[in-house]
Amino acid sequence: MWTLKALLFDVDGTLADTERDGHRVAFNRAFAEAGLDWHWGEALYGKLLKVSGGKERLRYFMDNWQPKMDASVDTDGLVAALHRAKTRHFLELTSAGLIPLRPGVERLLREARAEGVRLAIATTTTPENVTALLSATLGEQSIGWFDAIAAGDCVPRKKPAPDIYFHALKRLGLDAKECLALEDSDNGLKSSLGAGIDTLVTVNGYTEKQDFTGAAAVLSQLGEPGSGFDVLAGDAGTATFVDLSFLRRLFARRRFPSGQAAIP
Ligand code: XBP
Ligand code: MG
Repeated sequence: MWTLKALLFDVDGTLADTERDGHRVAFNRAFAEAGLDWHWGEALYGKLLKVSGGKERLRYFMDNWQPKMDASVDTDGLVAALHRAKTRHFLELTSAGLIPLRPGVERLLREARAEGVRLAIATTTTPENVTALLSATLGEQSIGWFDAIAAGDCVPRKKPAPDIYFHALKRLGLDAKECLALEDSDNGLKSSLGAGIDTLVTVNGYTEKQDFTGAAAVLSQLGEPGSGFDVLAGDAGTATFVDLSFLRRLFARRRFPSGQAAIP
């Protein structure tokens, strides 16, 4: 019988709303610093988010939105340099406390720890972005709450490929059937489902109209007592915010549709 042993959290869009006012702003600061007249507005960035990975997104932009660069330009070197600068700017924004956790995230993390449900991260973003976000919002010791932080280039293929979730499961030493993933985007959901992990989706402004077929449930947010979520898909019963008992019920329904749940 399967019991819920770990929660695997995506970062960008799930732990925190990092894209519009974080990564996008950091990219634009890097472009300006490099003397480039590139500017990613909110709408264009929403289109570029189709591609996971900041370096891959830069390359996608250069290949599809910019005139072909002169053959003498070392485009690989340019992408690497711009991404390093962008990461520096993102870390500045994070450490300035400008990127808060989404509602309910801290409460759920602390509840999982208190009840012995293990925690992991499975993200496309650069590892130092993760540790900076956790340190700035929960304190440096919170990095140790996670038994595995699977991030960025540690796997050959980024989301929607399942590689990062397989890597996290391996680091946890758990079967996909013992876990739940929390995601915000279609790329993220494809990745977690591809690894066989049932997934709760909490959408944001960039992802709310995406296709979340296969998600255990789709909510507007995790919510807090007194400030509940909207249900976009799936059955939330009478719950108004996501806590561990909500996740256990979701897990049991997916794992044991006939109702013989193994809820401790
Ligand atoms: C979202 C991403 C990341 C960020 C940018 O990651 O695709 O690439 O947009 O971060 P996830 P980097 O939703 O999996 O957390 O520039 O460091 O890639
Ligand atoms: Mg995400």
